[in-house]
Amino acid sequence: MIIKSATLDTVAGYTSKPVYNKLPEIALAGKSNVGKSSLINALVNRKALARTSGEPGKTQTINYYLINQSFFLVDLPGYGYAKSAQTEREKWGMMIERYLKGSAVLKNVFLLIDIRHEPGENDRIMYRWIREAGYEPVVIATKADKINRSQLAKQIRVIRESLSLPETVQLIPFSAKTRQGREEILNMIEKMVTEEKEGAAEDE
Ligand SMILES: Nc1nc2c(ncn2[C@@H]2O[C@H](COP(=O)(O)OP(=O)(O)OP(=O)(O)O)[C@@H](O)[C@H]2O)c(=O)[nH]1
Ligand SMILES: [Mg+2]
Repeated sequence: MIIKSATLDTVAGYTSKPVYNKLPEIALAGKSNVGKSSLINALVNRKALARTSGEPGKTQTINYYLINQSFFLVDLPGYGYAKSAQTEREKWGMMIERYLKGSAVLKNVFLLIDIRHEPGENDRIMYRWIREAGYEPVVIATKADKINRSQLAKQIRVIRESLSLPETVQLIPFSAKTRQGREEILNMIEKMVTEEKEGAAEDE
């Protein structure tokens, strides 16, 4: 897939009205600082379309990026930000659950996990919520440039075991720095967003 255009279309906060898009959506979920915004920038070949930061908790809204006028990449707020208060965490949970269950055009979710670390309790909860909302996420192991080749297989195993991923769940190592995995992810997105169109054509 060739990215021809990418713009920030809608920003939804905790108190915003629900967003009802007609075009398909692909969401990115994951802990704060795992690299969600960096993944979006790498996919669309832009340095700073999605704001990234060394400071965790940068994205606390649901940001909808319109790609090629044909689908949305949805940057979900990160979790596990240690400093955030209980009330903030509750707001976050409600926002995510409402989004996962409420979007009628969500095609699938990428769950991002830092390739260096064993998934934590929050990652397991996120994975469960995605499954409960009826999706089989694709797991993206981010920051793959930070480990060497010999560690790769082991870290993938750790992530699979810790989340109890069935074999059908795909796991893709990715690096925003080297762009490893970028083409594979773009191909998946293309499939996810076009599947429905094929189905719809059959109905006509
Ligand atoms: N080396 C390396 N650094 C990365 C990679 N992806 C992201 N980073 C760095 O990790 C930090 C956090 O990245 P973000 O993309 O802002 O993370 P996020 O998941 O959007 O974080 P929140 O918005 O807080 O939820 C930034 O300093 C990035 O430069 C990667 O593939 N390799
Ligand atoms: Mg972000």
